[in-house]
Amino acid sequence: MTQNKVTVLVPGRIHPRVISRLQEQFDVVTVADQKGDLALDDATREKVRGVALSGKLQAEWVEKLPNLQIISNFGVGYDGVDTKQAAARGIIVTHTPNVLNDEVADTAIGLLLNTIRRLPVAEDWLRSGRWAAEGPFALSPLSLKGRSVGILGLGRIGLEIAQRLEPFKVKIGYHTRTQRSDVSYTYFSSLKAMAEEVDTLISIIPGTAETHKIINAEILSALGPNGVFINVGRGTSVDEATLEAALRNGTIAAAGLDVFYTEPTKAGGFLDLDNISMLPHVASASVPTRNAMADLVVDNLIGWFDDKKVLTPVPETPVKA
Ligand code: NAP
Ligand code: 8YV
Repeated sequence: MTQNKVTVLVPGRIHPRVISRLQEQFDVVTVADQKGDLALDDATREKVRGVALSGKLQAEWVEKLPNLQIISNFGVGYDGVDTKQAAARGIIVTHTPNVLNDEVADTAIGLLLNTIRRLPVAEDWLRSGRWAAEGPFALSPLSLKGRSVGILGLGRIGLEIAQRLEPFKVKIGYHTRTQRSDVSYTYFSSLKAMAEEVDTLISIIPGTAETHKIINAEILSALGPNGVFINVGRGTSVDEATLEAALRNGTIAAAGLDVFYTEPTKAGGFLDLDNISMLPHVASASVPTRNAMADLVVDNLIGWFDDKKVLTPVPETPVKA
């Protein structure tokens, strides 16, 4: 039986399909901003039993929701949720794995090609009339051909990226904390060892305390002057000032970023560089994939409030699927 009167809080923006589907079954309470104080009166705070979240949920807000049972996160990465705090309170946290693997992996390959072959800049050459006025676009200094690619994070999405890279005839290696027994790609037990060996580094790891700024001066130097760095994981994994310097002084050749340390960003430090390709965090951003993510956010909430079962809990959560 669906409990229509369960109150679900939506802090800040979320995919509209989440809101419309939630409204069919729950009392939906929204607050405009995820920053500052939680702008809810005491009676409403006490009613909230679920949160549907895209972005960050402040730990202080969770403290102010005494009857919260579940946080349903829009996105596979749940770095906006304090899972230790949630687990200590017995609050379930769910996320949206797998439904976005193909989209994100496809985008990673697109960003890799855009970065190496400068295709967005070439398109702009045509659109701005410069092809007709000035002649052919400059040859790209870099090529994907013959490259050796190291994937940082060979999880659900990393594996899809690796499989997409196979027809490109590049060498493929990876670094994770635990070696996988089901793949034949070259395993590197440290990021540094991988960066020394490869010339192309693709990051698809979660944003955690352990991965904070692990793409640093040492790693970029190890990648070297022919090096290409692609990030579709989390911007917090990168020391952006160091990356900017590395792109300016030729420590590495080029970078492609879908994610940034702070989002949204104007990416000011990178804007004048011609050896970077940037996207505004769109790796999963197609209508079908975002709809599937939205459905999973809502279905986890329905599952919990109907049957005390969730479809896709995060590993740190106190219940299993
Ligand atoms: P996943 O299946 O959990 O894979 C994560 C991978 O990272 C695993 O191979 C894991 O292996 C590795 N890893 C974790 N911590 C590590 C560390 N400290 N050092 C080295 N490797 C580490 O997750 P997923 O579904 O593939 O998603 C990965 C991440 O991509 C998400 O968390 C999210 O932040 C990001 N993402 C971004 C977008 C976008 O729009 N740009 C879209 C989707 C996802 P070990 O545990 O063995 O280390
Ligand atoms: C989403 C993502 O863009 O799933 C993730 O971890 O980064 C993306 O798919 C994001 O979560 C939506 O805010």
